[in-house]
Amino acid sequence: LGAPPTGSPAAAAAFKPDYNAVRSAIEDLLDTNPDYDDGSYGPVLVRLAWHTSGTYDKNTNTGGSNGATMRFAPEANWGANAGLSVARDLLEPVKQKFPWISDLWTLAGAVAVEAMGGPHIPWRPGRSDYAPEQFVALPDGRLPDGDKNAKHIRDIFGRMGFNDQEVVALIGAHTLGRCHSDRSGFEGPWTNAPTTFSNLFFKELTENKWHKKKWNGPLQYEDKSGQLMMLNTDMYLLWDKKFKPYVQQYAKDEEAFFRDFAAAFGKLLELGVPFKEDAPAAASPTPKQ
Ligand code: ZEM
Repeated sequence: LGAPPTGSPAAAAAFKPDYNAVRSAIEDLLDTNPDYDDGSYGPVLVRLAWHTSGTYDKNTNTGGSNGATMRFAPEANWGANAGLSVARDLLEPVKQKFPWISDLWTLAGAVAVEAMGGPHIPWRPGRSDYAPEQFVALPDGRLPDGDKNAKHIRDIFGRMGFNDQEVVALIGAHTLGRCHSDRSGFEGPWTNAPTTFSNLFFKELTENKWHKKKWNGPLQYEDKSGQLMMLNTDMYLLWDKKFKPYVQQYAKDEEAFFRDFAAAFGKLLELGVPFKEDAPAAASPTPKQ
């Protein structure tokens, strides 16, 4: 929890962080630029929350969202994080307005999912902002590569502590947003409704037909229209015998997807965070819905 805004002990004791005010400030930012992508910063905020958390390694208990270490090199400049400066810069005025907050990126991801029509994400504060000299930089390579296979997916997400069902639910976030050739090299959205949280990613994956895209860029798949895309890793959710049943379930049952996504995304956002013992489990300052 960030320091209260004034030095006096009495003021510190009386200080109550207003997370609802921060939530509103984040929501107000989402649709401020109609020229940005599909008109919403929501998807890139979800990606920021995922990448700040997805560095976690359960074996060494290193990485994760505690510390907000993506503010610093080398993590800020990892290829996997290309383009996320857009999301970090967007949130800077919120940090200026609420200097006490040190959980901003994960909260923004949760708020964005909810604002785009998704489930309520269990979220609680407890992270700190590390100073540059306070931590050991993580090795690059902890985040997944889109051109790899099911083994890679299991290696990366298994290291964070996720099972197959959680992995499939989490990657359902690709219902949001798009790939940018100047960020990842890949190009295009997964669905025709990239600013609405839904199970459309799973419907497209199972009901549409996917072919290798013929182009000079990296391996990716496209549908007949050439407008929609899948990463190789997305295709492996369909091709892998153990992932596939969850893909089929979520394509049919949006409620199940919402429930499982909320649980898995809430878990992701908490990886490696040293919550105080008396902190309520999976509490949220605004019990919405
Ligand atoms: Zn993504 N993701 N992701 N992802 N992702 C991209 C975009 C977005 C993978 C991946 O390589 C890429 C999860 C899992 C995995 C989002 C959320 C989540 C892009 C495009 C790539 C290449 C980046 C660009 O060019 O801007 C791989 C390989 C994954 C696992 C195997 C999980 C888990 C996510 C959240 C829970 C989101 C929302 C986007 C869209 C970002 C945007 O700017 O529109």
